[in-house]
Amino acid sequence: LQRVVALAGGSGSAKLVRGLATLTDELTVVSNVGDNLWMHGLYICPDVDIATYVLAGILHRRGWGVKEDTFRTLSQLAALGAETWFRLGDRDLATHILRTKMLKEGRRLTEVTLEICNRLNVLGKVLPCTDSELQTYIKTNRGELHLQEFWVKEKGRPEVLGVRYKGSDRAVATKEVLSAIQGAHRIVICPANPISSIGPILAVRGVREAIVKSRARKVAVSPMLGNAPFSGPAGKMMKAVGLRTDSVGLAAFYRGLVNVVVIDQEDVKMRSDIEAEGVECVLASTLMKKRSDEIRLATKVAGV
Ligand code: FO1
Repeated sequence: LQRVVALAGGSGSAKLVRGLATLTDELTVVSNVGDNLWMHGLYICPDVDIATYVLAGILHRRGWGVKEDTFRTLSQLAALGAETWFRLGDRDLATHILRTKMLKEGRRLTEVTLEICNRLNVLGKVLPCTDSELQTYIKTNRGELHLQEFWVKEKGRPEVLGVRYKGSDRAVATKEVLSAIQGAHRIVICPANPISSIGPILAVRGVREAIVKSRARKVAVSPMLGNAPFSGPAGKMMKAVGLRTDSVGLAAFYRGLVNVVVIDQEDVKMRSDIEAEGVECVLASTLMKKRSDEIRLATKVAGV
């Protein structure tokens, strides 16, 4: 397997990223930035960090944050009356402190991310999809909420009425992302929420066009099983933007962008509807419980 570019969101994507990393030395992860947020004066990039930590071998089993982390700073922040609904671990905080410092020195998020990858001995590269400001806001019955407010603070409970990628009219792709896409032999869209994880990446000017133009084999892995995602709020969001909440809806969302959609074998009955969207449909066992599942699915994705 040669140069692989993986478009990734958070925890769901991390497992496939880890699988892909066992198959190629030339993996570039293009990460969502729509869920980035400022907190306690620090710039937090959850999806960039999830990809970085997984490739550094230090991602916590829950799918975010650093393994064996402690939360003593967070406890003290609580004692001081600060907001603590977003749980930042002590080791994780070191990343945010260093990143914020480097950004304040005027460096681009891309450079800062690559520097942190280097210092953590990450094999492969993690690239934020843009250096521009781009934030995902969820329109709900309780007003417009930042993605993390909707998902973490409000526990995904509000009714979803729509989604907005704030800043997408001005966000541009970086030269690093464009050159990775141009040089890729294979482009993989990881199993992730198409609306809040992959949508923001595709909303960056230049990214979608570069993928469409690329002659790489393009494979999307569905995060859906039956009528729901494996985890997270993808169903609510897909419904709000008028998509079917299954792998057929996912294929419709990626129509014109990918050659193949990999869906779970239990959804075999959806195959003809997916092919009707003009994409090839491949069946696999998409649930990744163990490391061996990640490698098995990555191998499938590398071969279709
Ligand atoms: N997810 C949660 O459900 N609760 C948290 O308190 C939380 C904290 C957190 C801290 C750092 C980080 O990198 C990720 C964190 N996440 C947390 C995950 C994050 O909200 C989502 O998984 C991604 O943003 C989804 O794209």
